[in-house]
Amino acid sequence: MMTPYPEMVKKNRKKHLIIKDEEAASCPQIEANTRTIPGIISQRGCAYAGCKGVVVGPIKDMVTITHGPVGCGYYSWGTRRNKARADDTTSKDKIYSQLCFTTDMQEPDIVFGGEKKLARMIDEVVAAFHPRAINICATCPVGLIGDDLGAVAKAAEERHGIQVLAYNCEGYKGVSQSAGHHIANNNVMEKIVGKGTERKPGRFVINLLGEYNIGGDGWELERILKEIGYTVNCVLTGDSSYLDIKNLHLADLNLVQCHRSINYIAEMMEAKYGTPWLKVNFIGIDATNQSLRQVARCFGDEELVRKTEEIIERETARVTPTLDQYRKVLLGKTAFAIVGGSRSHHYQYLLRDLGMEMIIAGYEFAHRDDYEGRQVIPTIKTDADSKNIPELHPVPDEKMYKEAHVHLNMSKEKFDELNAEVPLNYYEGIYPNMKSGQIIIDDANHHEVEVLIQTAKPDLFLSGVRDKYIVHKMGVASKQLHAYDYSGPYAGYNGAINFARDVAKALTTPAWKLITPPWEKEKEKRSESDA
Ligand code: CFM
Repeated sequence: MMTPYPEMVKKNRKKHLIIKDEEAASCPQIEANTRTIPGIISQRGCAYAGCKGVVVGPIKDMVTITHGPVGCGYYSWGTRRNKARADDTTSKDKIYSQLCFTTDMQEPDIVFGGEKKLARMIDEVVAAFHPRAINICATCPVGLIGDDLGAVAKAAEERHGIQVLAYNCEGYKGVSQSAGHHIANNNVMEKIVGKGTERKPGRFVINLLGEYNIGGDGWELERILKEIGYTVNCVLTGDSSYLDIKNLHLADLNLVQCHRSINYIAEMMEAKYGTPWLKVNFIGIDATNQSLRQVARCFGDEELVRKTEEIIERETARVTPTLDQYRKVLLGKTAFAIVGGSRSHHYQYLLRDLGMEMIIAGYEFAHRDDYEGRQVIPTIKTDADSKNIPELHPVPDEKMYKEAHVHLNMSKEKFDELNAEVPLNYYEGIYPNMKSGQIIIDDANHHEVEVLIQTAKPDLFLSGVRDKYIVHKMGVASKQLHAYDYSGPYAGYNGAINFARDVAKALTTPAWKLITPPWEKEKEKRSESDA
């Protein structure tokens, strides 16, 4: 795979690849969250995509304005399938996540500045849509010409009496969309969280952080959590509202599904409010069951534990016969996953439920802690690119800070016992879950993916949007894990059935027999010319 590279590239790319060795004492160091080598096209997005497209865009009752050329706005519109619906706190006309708002900057705006146009647009948006609050996301040219988004936002807040948040998430900030996650987390934490005063009723109030309701995943999880007896205060940011985010600090426990995109808020809430967080994974039956047991354990309530076991037993029994049918087709099959910054770990569990193995796992923009575990964070060197992103260090809130055991309504002794059993405020990364010989790759590119497919010949490729069709042309089934190819949900119990059905269909389609992979064609050509 490395052979065609010049020496310098080879040296660089080797650091982004590790092979699991179960005998080794710990995970070897991987290089991650560093610049892609110029000239190599990989699957990454930009800071604007991470801020607007991933974290703040889905907040349903806020209008999110893209300040920039129309292309940035258009391509961030509706592509991620983060679903939202009207609920008790949000009337039907206050759902904006499916709409596209952009200042459509033209040449004169680039030359003479776009601040006036942006201010005018905010006025129009307020007059026409009356949103509860507004986000403004910067694109590359905004930073280059120096439009002052903060000043425009501040003036608009005074004119309209609603919050207007400015995000300096110019596409070129950082090395990938990961920078945009951080910028968005900072602003949401500083400007929205803590503004509310209404704790939702219930004894066990939780937030589900880093769950974006792709294809309805969050709704399946809410169904289960609510039935067990939790009050789901907010799903951040899948189907979330500005009103709920203001009250984020009033929950007892934060569950973290996608560590990469939201660990900043989890950590900052721990510092400011003392709220403990628990890394969960609701992709796969065993994973879901284990996460539910750990969440129940956090509250140490007997009735909650009993109800959790009851739901686990009922739901597992309900879906197992169907999954068993699909397992007949899927048993022994192999998969690759090269996706974002968390799913390549989460889906390993669901594949194992179905008798499959993920032999190669890759992330586009994860950091070392997502591979190796959070214990490496203090050793990560900040480079020029990460210094671009402000690092906030909130101090304990005078009125609202409570120690973690107080949040969980238990004695300090009980909490220490809990902490020994359940890894609170910690993520172990992808490495421990993999098996010897399996490969982990960071920021893979098309050439590398092609060689890996030719060599390891997986039955299924869990892909991104752009590499999906290359994989098809190589005669391998692919399932796009970002928007699920219009299917889903894939989380929880019902999600496992949907995923098993889709994968079984993908692997058994006769289409693959009709395709000759390019390397086979090469062989055919060669033997023809030999003859
Ligand atoms: Fe988290 Fe995500 Fe992901 Fe992500 Fe994403 Fe996504 Fe993803 Mo696409 S927040 S890191 S930036 S789980 S949009 S919902 S699927 S790359 S693996």
